[in-house]
Amino acid sequence: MALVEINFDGIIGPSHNYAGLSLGNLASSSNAGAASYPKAAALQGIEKMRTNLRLGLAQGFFMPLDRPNKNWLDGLSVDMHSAEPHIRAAAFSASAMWAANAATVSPAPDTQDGRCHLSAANLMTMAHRSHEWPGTLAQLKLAFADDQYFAVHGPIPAPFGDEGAANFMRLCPSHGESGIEIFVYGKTGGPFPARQHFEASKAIARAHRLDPVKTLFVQQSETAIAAGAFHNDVVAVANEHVLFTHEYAFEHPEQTYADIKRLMPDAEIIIVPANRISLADAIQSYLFNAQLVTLPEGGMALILPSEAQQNDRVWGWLTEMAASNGPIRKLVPVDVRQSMANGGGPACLRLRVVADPTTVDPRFIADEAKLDYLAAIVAGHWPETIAPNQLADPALVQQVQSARVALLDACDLGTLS
Ligand code: SUG
Repeated sequence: MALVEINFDGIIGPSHNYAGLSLGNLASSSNAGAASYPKAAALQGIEKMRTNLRLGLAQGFFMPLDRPNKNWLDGLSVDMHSAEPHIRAAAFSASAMWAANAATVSPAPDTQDGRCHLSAANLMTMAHRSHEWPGTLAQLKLAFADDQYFAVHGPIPAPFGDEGAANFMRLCPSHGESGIEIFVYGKTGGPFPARQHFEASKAIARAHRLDPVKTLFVQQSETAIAAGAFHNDVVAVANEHVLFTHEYAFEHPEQTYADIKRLMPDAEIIIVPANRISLADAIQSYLFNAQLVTLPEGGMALILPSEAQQNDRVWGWLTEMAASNGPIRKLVPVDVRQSMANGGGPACLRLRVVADPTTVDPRFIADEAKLDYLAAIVAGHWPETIAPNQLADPALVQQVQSARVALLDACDLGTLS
């Protein structure tokens, strides 16, 4: 069985808008109230998937969730018309697009029962994200239905916040071999919430039947959270034997690096010093929110947001690194500006699953032809633009719902509606 890394991107939903819902996410706060462009956003996401495919990488996708979320509004005894603006915006958010937050994934070689385990994240810290998990779980159960190869778990109970793979890293000699799993939790973030809780991380490691000896729990730096790194994947990314990290990503960096080296002496840790790239530059440019991928021809590439290329200090450092004969040789900027304006870069938009693609429901696997028709549905149905004061407009709600149904039908996924 050929285990490969498959990146599942969240298709950017037709309700994509800027409502300033995420305290501690600087882009979300600073773009609150701006007009969004859902059609352009979704097409940018599809082009990113195409870039990955053309690099020779396996690609999958998840559907947008049903928004506004009527079940959630029913639970609050309101509807879109009567809800207060912040509840209305939370019900309408397209935030499930950031598939890195959908689940934590432990590939089969790391687990005691030899199956790939996936745990849907409860995302309970942010109201607009706390109601994603039922829709996400339904989709995971469909995509990874074969219980010979997969075990899909429901979310960790409250009050333990879990944000999925955004606070999780895996290091391994190659994807198909057993590796070490690193859970990054926050204790405090100064003025901002620490979204990933230690108890949630420990519970997931138990549910996934990981070897405790090869599992690390690492504290995210308070300074990083306070500077706007609301998820660890804004300041660090790992792939196979490489960890690419900002100097200030972890609360106890020396201990973290020593533990990694003890468990995996061949690990390469590339530390970006704060005197070359400040936390502020890292968070503005999102250079760490890159997809660090192994190319079929060998070597690794960083699929970065184009914002990283526009920041001279960041781009200068990256081009030096890529020329230095280290493991990361190629830099691939992609335009995901619509998602970036809500604090979601290339890595936020994807969930990594190491599996044999033939064991996954083929309706969730991408090829160029499928991306073409996804793009055609988006072009034909997604709203051009949404201003936050439009969210209660029944015509917009109708358009958003029917756009999603058109996509589900085209993908033979009507059962998700
Ligand atoms: O949870 N933004 C998302 C961004 C998620 C990024 N994901 C990763 N780092 N993996 C969040 O903060 C903003 C929505 C708004 O303000 O309208 C938002 O939810």
